[in-house]
Amino acid sequence: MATLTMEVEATQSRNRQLHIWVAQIAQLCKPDRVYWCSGSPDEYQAMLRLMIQSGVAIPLNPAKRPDSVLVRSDPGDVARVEDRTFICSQNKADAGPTNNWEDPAAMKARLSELYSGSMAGRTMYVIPYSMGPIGSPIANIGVEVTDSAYVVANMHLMARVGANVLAALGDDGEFVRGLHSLGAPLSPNQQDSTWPCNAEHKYICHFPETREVWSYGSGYGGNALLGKKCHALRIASVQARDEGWLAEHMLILKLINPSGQVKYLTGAFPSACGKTNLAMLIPTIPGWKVETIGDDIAWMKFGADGRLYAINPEYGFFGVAPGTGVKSNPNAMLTVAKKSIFTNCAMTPDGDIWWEGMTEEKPTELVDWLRRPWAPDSGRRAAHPNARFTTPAGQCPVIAAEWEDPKGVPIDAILFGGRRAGIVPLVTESFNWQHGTFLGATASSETTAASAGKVGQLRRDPMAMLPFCGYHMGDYFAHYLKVGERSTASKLPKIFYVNWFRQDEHGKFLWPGYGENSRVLKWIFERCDGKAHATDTAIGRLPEPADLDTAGLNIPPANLAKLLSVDVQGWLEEVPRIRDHFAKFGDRMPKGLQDEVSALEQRLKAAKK
Ligand code: TSX
Ligand code: MN
Repeated sequence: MATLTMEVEATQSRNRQLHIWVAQIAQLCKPDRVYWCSGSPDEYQAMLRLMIQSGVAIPLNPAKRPDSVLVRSDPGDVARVEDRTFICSQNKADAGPTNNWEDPAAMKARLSELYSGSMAGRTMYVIPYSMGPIGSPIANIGVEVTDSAYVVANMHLMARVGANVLAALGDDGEFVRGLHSLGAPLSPNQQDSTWPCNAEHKYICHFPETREVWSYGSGYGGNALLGKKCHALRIASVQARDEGWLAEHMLILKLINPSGQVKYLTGAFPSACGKTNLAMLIPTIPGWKVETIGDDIAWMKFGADGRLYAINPEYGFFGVAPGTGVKSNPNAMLTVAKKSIFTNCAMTPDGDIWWEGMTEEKPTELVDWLRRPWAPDSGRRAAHPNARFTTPAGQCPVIAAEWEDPKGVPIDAILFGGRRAGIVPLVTESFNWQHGTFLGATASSETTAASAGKVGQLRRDPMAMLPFCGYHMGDYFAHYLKVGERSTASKLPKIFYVNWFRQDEHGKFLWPGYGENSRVLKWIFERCDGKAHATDTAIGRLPEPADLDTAGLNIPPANLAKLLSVDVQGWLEEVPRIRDHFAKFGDRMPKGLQDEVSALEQRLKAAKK
């Protein structure tokens, strides 16, 4: 971190636009020094040391959790802040009714005052990063400038960072500009706080037309690691619209049958549906295998052959810790066995981490995420519900060999899903791309205890993109339909809707879920080959109970019948709710999806007779 190294690193890039921009930010934010990140392992260790020295991180017991740290945040800075997230497009209408909007010039003026001197007493880190394998035609470069060592360390795990990225950027390459400041300047003799932030003045602002992100006040997750939600979803969704591709909130998995044949699936689910668990699933049916490509984001572009190829733009997993355990996701537990950053988890007396759901039995003694002594009878949670692990994807025991293939993997099927106790069957295949887009656009979940608001409330989250689309959702739906017109039906992924969360009248889950979901994945695999049987219904194509492989599964036939039946009356009651949902997007709602509501209603009425 000597000054000399900094200068050597800085001159490695002769990208003039980059140097001009970095100089401008330094002038505005007035850091004590500027450090260009090399991306080296030494640099990663130096960031951990800085965090340990400042008291934000605790090194974990190397015998239990090698090369890992525990970080506890400020209790006022524990999650993404959607009410402080803005899409600053030139026209308000382009942000749509589901995003907060502010005029870009007005927002920049307001933020410039906040950024003025905001890095005083701190180091300004310049992090060149690639979302996707460096040099991949689907990848995209960004540069994040930040005053947080925690951000630098996390970016090392979540993206490809450093000198190799600058080399790929070249002298005149384009990049997404990300400015991040904790908003916590230090005066000369001021003692730093353990988690510097500015909880009262948070702003997560996106300027889609100029491909910029300005983030202020928060050091946590998606607010601060700008490559993830801000760049790879909000900015990239706009790039994708402009350039004819898809930037989606989707896992990517590789499904292998007993003969070694392969299908690649993507899946979009709202929170609390177990997306990471599905991405790392261990099939219960003999001979079948799932391997992971990604657990959160998929970028998909058309290949010369007319098929959609997907990359995981990320380099690691930033997963919700609570609920992740040896039973629910053993592969995730093995991934975080070493070289990981744990945020807002509890600590065990022997220097390891713990969270609710990690083990069946609770430890007898812990230090909770607020650094207080904790015991099972404390009556409160030990880890914050949004506690996280940051861990390299390459450490996942079932990571697919081709997960870093620059050309991506050809997608055979897209899954949409949600958490619904009633009405929505276990699996539905769409009739075609437009109908599949309709299924994605109606995706909904009933809220759980982990989410804000009343438990059991129905929330629409189309394509799981509501908080992550950088433009008007009506235009987003239209873009989806247009993508479907770019290729022939046989080359496009088939689209399915799944619901692992159906319950009986006593609130008992009808489907065992987890590894047993492989039975549904098998049916999807074989539908892609035109092999498995399906029956056309009013809502789409469904397997009959006999079409699903249930060998060795102890499920009452009545439960299976219920999971695979069409509740015509329930669906007729769903239709006006879908109309209300679509009405929110006004005249930007594409006709193709309005047509789908009417067609669904007609088919349901015909089925009722
Ligand atoms: O992740 C989940 N998946 C997908 C797994 C690949 N979860 C956890 C959701 C919270 C993140 C699930 N929970 C799934 C599921 O398929 N299904 C359920 C519901 C469920 C919970 C417990 C049981 C069954 C279903 N237990 C028994 O039947 C014993
Ligand atoms: Mn996500």
